[in-house]
Amino acid sequence: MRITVCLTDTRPESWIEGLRAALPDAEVSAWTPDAAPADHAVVWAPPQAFMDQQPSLRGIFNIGAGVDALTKLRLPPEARIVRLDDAGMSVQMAEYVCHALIRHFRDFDGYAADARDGRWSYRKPNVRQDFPVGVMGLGVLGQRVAKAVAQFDFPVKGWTRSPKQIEGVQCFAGHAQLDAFLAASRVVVCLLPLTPDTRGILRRETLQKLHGGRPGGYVINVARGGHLVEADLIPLLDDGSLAGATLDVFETEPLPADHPFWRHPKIDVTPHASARTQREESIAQIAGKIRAVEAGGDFDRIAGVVDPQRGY
Ligand code: NDP
Ligand code: OXD
Repeated sequence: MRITVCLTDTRPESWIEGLRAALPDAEVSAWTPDAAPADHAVVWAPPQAFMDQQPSLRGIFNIGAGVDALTKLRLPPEARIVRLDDAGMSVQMAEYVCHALIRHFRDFDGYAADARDGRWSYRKPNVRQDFPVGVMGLGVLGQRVAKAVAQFDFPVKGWTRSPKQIEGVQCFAGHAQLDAFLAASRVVVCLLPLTPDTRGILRRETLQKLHGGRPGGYVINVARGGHLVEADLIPLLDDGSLAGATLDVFETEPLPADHPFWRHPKIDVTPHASARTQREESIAQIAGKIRAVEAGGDFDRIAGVVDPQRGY
């Protein structure tokens, strides 16, 4: 069995070494344009040329959870995309979202400013029941985030494609219930996959519905930059419709140096760092799935296989 590794912006050596150790019978090598056809690929954002030159691929194992960089490509006819299934990311995402939420709710930036001025003064506490948190997408990451937020006694709402019942989460589903979900949420956390259905879902029209249309809505986007219509955000912050935003992902990454998000006082920016791929855990997960496929020859036996119709 041959495995080819093609990782944009990531050095492949440690991945190759780890995969060779985990799958001693496999031939594992870095992809080059003249490489022999492989059975499986381990990838991050490969170019179209990679897919065109690997017609025999059966498994395309993505080293992330989001597969939007793959679903936009023309894939080999038999190939199935397999996403990472948590592999150490959900706990990081829960930490990140809880940090952003609590920093805003407790006004820790205000206390930090006071501390810089040597000022000892209390800020009026916010009321938790007035801060319902709406999580868009209750998949592997969204469910973990919803549970973590609920641990701090915030009311939690969730929005998904198919109806769900999750203890402690008021669930909404489909476009018919999107407005009700937005109205019931003050803080919105985006953990959707980027698909044609979800691109631009955070835009003027939807963001204005947060918190029942009252001022004070807050946006946390940790999914993909394409979910947010970037040009719509700053006017809503500047006219007071929204209270702030924490953004980890952007339409263009790295975020260009002259982008206004960097310096806006109500926006906190991080460099697509909310949940980093954990190499050891990911290699173990991918190797386990390749072994299972090779033993049974069937992708339906493993978790994380992307449905090409849904795009996630
Ligand atoms: P999952 O595929 O496990 O979950 C996706 C969720 O989104 C599901 O609940 C699904 O609904 C819901 N959903 C999909 N389409 C729609 C729609 N049209 N309307 C309503 N709900 C929809 O994904 P993960 O939780 O693993 O990851 C989510 C995303 O997070 C990734 O796609 C990636 O873009 C991003 N990510 C970002 C990282 C970062 O560092 N910033 C790191 C890792 C991931 P249903 O349950 O009904 O299918
Ligand atoms: C992912 C990511 O999709 O890191 O896993 O963004």
